Amino acid sequence: MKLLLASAGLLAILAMPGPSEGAAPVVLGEVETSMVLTCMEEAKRLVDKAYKERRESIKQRLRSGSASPMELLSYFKQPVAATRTAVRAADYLHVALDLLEGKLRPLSSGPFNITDVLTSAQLNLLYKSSGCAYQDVGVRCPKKDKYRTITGQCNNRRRPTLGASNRAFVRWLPAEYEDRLSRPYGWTPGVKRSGFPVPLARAVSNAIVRFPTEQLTPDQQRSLLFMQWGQLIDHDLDLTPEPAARVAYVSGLNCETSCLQQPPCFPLKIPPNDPRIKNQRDCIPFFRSCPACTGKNVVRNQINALTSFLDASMVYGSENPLAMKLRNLTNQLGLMKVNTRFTDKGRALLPFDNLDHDPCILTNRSARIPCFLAGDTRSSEMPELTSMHTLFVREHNRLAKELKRLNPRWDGERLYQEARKIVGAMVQIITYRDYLPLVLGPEAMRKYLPRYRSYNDSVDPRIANVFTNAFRYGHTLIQPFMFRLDSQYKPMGPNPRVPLSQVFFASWRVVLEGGIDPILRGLMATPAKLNRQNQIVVDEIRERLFVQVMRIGLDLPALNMQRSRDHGLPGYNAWRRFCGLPQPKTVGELGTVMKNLDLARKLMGQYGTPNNIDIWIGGVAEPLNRNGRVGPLLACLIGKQFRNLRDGDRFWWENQGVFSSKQKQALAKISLPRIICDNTGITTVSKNNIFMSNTFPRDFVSCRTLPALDLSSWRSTD
Ligand code: XRV
Ligand code: BMA
Repeated sequence: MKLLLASAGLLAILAMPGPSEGAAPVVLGEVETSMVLTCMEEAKRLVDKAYKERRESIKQRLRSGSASPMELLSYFKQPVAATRTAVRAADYLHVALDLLEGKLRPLSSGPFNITDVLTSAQLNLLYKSSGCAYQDVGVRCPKKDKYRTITGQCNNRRRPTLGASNRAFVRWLPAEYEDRLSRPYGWTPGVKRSGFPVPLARAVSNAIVRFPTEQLTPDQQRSLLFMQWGQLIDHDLDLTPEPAARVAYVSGLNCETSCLQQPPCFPLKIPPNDPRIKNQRDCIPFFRSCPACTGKNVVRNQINALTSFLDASMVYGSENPLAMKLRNLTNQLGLMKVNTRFTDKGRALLPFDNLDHDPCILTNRSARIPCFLAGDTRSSEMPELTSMHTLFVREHNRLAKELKRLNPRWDGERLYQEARKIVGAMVQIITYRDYLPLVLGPEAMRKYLPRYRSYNDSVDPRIANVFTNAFRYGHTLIQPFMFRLDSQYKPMGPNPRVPLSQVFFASWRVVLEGGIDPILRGLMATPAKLNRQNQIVVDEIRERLFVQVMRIGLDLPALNMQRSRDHGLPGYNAWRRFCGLPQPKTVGELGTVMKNLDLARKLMGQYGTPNNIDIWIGGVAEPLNRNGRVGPLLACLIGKQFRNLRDGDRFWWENQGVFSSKQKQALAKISLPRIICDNTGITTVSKNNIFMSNTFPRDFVSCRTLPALDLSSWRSTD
């Protein structure tokens, strides 16, 4: 039996049912190349049109003053520069594949796979004509290099793009999509995952994450700075761009205001009896992460806009044009640009971003303070994060000035690069010496991060797709307030405790409400939230995330779970297997793993099987390792990632030839409290381990007792 197809361009042949498929015959087609090209042309037209319309409609509404806060927000969250090029090529490729699929699907019975019907030459053609291929053109690396590149390129000389910005994540396990290629689980109603219905992410959040804020347990052994360091270094490691054109391509629908589920929108549906959102036809907006150019493997993957290396890229940027924009190039002092309109009692603030219209302004229209400009675009997301960015820009400038004193003949480039190199080493030291042991606990630390030996160019330094979700464990540490303390470590009037929902994007609170010192004191002298199995994440970020700048408060835990589906991440048991951990099959076994039968029952009630538990909730629900703040599964995923980032980094601070042994000895003595002493008006700081100390005055020491970095071994001999 041969299928006759009306559509020109398609020659179909009938194939035997695949071995794993059911009784329905699978139609494999042979597609004419002209149709492939037509779809690519159409895809480019649609994508370009959507990008253009988006830009113009917002520009016009900005001019007329009728743009919603949310539109402003999305406008500025669009990928920039090199990210945009990478994203558009991938958009072309994926929209073309969608169009091809749309044309072929009505002609086929049963499930089919678009890539099976295209020849290898046709896939190549799509790859080239989208612009994806252009990203692979040979990278030449210099024979000798003293400093990291800004993009991370050439860190690995054998594979120069490993760890470079605007490249796809590495997958440690194959992706799992509803259609095997691109569509996330939870997309099509009724489609099951390993035999069970997929629960709404918001329903899981309501049932398992929600708790009354009054019950919050402070963590006696961790400071809020422990939480803040996690977010800071997360923003050194990964950023997944969202669509440049936030309009559904084919329908032209605006998915910020509509709850229709059409690519690239994947709005979170509201379960019945939701504690906050009573209108079940409403939704929590969600934009699928941009697809990456994936070569001939067309299973959807996502892009890391940042260098994977722990290299202080949140200070310096991951793209050259941004890196240059962040530098003060008016003199030869090697400095980073700072704010020219405001200071923090004489100390530097981050420069403002020079956007015409800016979401930070929306958090206080009379203050008119824009978002800050930093190496990562998220620096204004909360003032505590801004304070950390500010601290390291000040430290860079302090180091550059000191180095200039020691080496008057160094030019601006040398001073910039040497200061940047020291700041990068500081971030590595604080992370591996002080932070990670308190995340993983001593046993997991020994297992996943044994003593450093040397650089290994066969270690893959890329960020794993799953890590971008797993490292959000830090959301369990967040307190519902921003705390500010005066120089006596007393609550600072008039707003010593601002609800977190009132500080997102509130750059004005840094500029006009007392600068970074009160915020840093608050981070040092307040305990973190403790993650307990019945107190997972506070409602400030589960009900009111970004409420000042969005039409509806977002639910961060629910977004995490939706995001893992968007990224095609396998479920709990697949990752348990990957990590060599037992895989619970029944409620009893899950109860044993969780050491909590009640929690196991709730999880089974949502998912039906432990296989399907989304990685974020499965990870943060596990009992914590001894003296750690994650359980065995997250310790494995986080530990493996940080091992790769250390052993696969040619510029790791301890690697041969990066620093002299004298310099290494000096660097080994740096500490975050001393960096705070050196760059703020704070004279009393928590003692090491700064991530454990959280009580004033018990855990505090005078800055005078802390050794300053001895830069004498940076005096140049050449
Ligand atoms: C701007 C920053 C939006 C518009 F003009 C500047 C932003 N922005 N910043 C953070 C959006 C976010 C949301 C966000 C995305 C995160 N916040 N904290 N970590 C985050 N990771 C994201 N991928
Ligand atoms: C307003 C208020 C005031 C603040 C002022 C700064 O919106 O929030 O508390 O002092 O901004 O301009």
